Amino acid sequence: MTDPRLDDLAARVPGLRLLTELADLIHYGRDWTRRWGPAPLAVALPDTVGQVQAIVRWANGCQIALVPSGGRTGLSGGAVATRGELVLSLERMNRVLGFDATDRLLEVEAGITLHATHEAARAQGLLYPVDFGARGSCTIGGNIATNAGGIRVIRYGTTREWIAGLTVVAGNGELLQLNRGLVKNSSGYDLRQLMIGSEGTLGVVVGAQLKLTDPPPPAQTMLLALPHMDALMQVFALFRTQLKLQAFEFFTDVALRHVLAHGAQRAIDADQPYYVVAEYDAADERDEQAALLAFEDGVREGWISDGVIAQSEAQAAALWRLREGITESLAPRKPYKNDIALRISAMPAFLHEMQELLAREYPQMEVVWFGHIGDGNLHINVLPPPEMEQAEFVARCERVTQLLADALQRHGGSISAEHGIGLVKRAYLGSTRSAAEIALMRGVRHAFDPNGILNPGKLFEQES
Ligand code: 2HG
Ligand code: ZN
Repeated sequence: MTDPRLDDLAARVPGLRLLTELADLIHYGRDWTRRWGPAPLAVALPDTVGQVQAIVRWANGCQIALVPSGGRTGLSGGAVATRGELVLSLERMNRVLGFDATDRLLEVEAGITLHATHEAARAQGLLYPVDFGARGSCTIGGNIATNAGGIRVIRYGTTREWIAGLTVVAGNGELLQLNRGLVKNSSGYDLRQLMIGSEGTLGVVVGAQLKLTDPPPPAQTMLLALPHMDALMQVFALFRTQLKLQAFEFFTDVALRHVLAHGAQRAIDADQPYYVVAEYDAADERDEQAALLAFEDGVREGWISDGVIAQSEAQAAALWRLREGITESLAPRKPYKNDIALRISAMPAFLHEMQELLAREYPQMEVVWFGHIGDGNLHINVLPPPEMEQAEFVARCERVTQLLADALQRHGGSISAEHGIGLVKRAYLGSTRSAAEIALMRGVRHAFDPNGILNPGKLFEQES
């Protein structure tokens, strides 16, 4: 070790794995945003809760900032380390610690991937229902840090609903066991819920007790082509009343062009501006009949132009790829991303206002919309024109984001639905949270992390 602070850390935490090679600093110092140059001091890979506590105490002693790190698939810069921080990666703490069949609780370490969590639940004949495209790399700890949502929120809610207990190392190094798997616990503040969505600014989540549920009945997947924007919410209202929806996702023709160019198979001949992937319970013929009737009603109303129903698991996967492959297909273009939320009832009016705003403000840019429209959550990805400098592009998008934030404030929405605030959206936090709320949030942070060593600068601007 060359840095004496790291020698000190190594001496205080015997057996701690520390990485300082440039390639590792780059790998662990960035997330999927790719906007900031990674420059951490080093990367620590603890293997036990005791090691995490010792690292946090060391960081308090020498005032080194820590960046808790999961799979770094985040899109808001919540896990980037750009200023000599120590990255605290939970990747070695990825074990399943136990399963209780009576409580239906799966106990895991925070570094387990979402995919491995699904597999562990499946091995018990049960389901951990939070799911989204980054499942192979993202970790439960990261999901908790951002209250991750994904493609089945419409049926199951967000990560928040599925956490029965958390083991956390607070910013002062104390170990907290929050809620301990209880179903009911009316004993004051629910610190577990406070931790969920706190983006690593209150404590390091080291373990979780996850609720599992029954696997869903067999499902069918339908791809729909829609002739106009209003049809999105009209078809949603129709399907929601007539079917038992598991997912209702949308994307535009622009998104479709990108996934097809990226290798996905064309699944429908229609050439329409909007598409929906709907998944619903199809346990028997009656359910399947109901889906056909809903589809026909939508066609009769002029809201649906065309559709296909997957006839096999492989076909269903191909339909899902059209939706889930969008982020990856756009990644090489380094898009600027918005991730916004509205009440479903506010969506029809907002969609029109937003369409106008984006057309006016981004005249020469390609704008790709998609997302979890059934949850009131839209993803907007703006692609830079080839000749435009990254800095100029981001500055332009930030100006438009301010306009979007103002519109969201008027409509009672949120600047982040599921990706978190991180670095990317902290300037707009005030459009979603009142000054009084932000002051309380800062106070909470101070109570958990008095020296401000946990992920400083994320979620809100750092206090000077
Ligand atoms: C999704 O829903 C993810 O696919 C990523 O939340 C969204 O890339 C995005 O903007
Ligand atoms: Zn999403």
